[in-house]
Amino acid sequence: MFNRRKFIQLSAVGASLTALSKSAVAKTLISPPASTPPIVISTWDFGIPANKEAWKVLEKGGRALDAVEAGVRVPEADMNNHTVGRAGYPDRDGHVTLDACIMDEFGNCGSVAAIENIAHPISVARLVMEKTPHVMLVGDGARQFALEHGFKREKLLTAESEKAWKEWLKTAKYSPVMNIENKQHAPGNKYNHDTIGMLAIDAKGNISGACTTSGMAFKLHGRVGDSPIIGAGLYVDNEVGGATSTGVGEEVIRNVGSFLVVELMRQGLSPEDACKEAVNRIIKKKPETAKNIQVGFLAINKKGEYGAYAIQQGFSFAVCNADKQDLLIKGKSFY
Ligand code: SD4
Repeated sequence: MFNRRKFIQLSAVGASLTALSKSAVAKTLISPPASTPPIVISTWDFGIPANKEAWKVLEKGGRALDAVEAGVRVPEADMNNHTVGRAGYPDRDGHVTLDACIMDEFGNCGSVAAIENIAHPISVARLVMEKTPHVMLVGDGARQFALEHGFKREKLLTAESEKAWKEWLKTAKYSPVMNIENKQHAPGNKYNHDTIGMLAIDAKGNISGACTTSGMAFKLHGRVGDSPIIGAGLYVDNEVGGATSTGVGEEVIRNVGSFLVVELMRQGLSPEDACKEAVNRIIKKKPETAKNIQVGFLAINKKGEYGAYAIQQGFSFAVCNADKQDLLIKGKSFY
């Protein structure tokens, strides 16, 4: 049976390719940027210093998993970063609750959600992966686990974050606003960003990823976004590639975004096209909502080709490999 049906399908593809003009074919076949591993990519401009830290591990022949953990700890520690880690904006009750997850080349993964008083949720997520039979710990249990493993209990609400929260309380009527980051800072503005998602391929060709955030500013207490959810905020399949997301987590969860991107790459789509299709699904399901929110996906495949796509303008991602250390690329977008 090769079959007649298969032959007809292939002939049809051949015929339609012939029908395309030469320039159209050339356009279709342009490959995405490829890079010999090691390579690390991450979301937004704060990905540049994060990639630098990850690169220190990769250039010595270290493991991608160690690289992504070290990398995303940089914005987690940054006192000027109010969307990731210790200086993140609080929820509407004034609690700083952090979300993070990590995934390695074997498909192992670990995650913490709504963890309080711990500055580096990504490292707790890694310990959940390595020291427990579980994948995800939340809230008090996640903090208890972190404290038992020697993490320091810290007050995370900074004076600046507290001031911003109190300002918000004056007018917000105690009601969370989706994508408030976008409302305060218009799409395209350099402050219009939130989560760091990082993907790395090490010298052995193995892929790992990490994702960490303080989530939506002034959210309901207990709200968890996409970032700590394997398949939503992050997914890695060492045979295919990895993907991560940033923006309104609710829409990413609804579409299991990062898993979708990896599966689309498995079917042969380039990283950018896979990200674009995932963005299009969100827009197709909720076109009116999509007009006012940001979601961006970033992906890399096993060959080291990378790409991104977002709903709104303003999304950027950072790339670091042996050739280029501080590359910031403007992501394409629907709007
Ligand atoms: C989340 N993707 O928690 C993260 C970041 C964010 O508004 O806060 N977006 O949904």
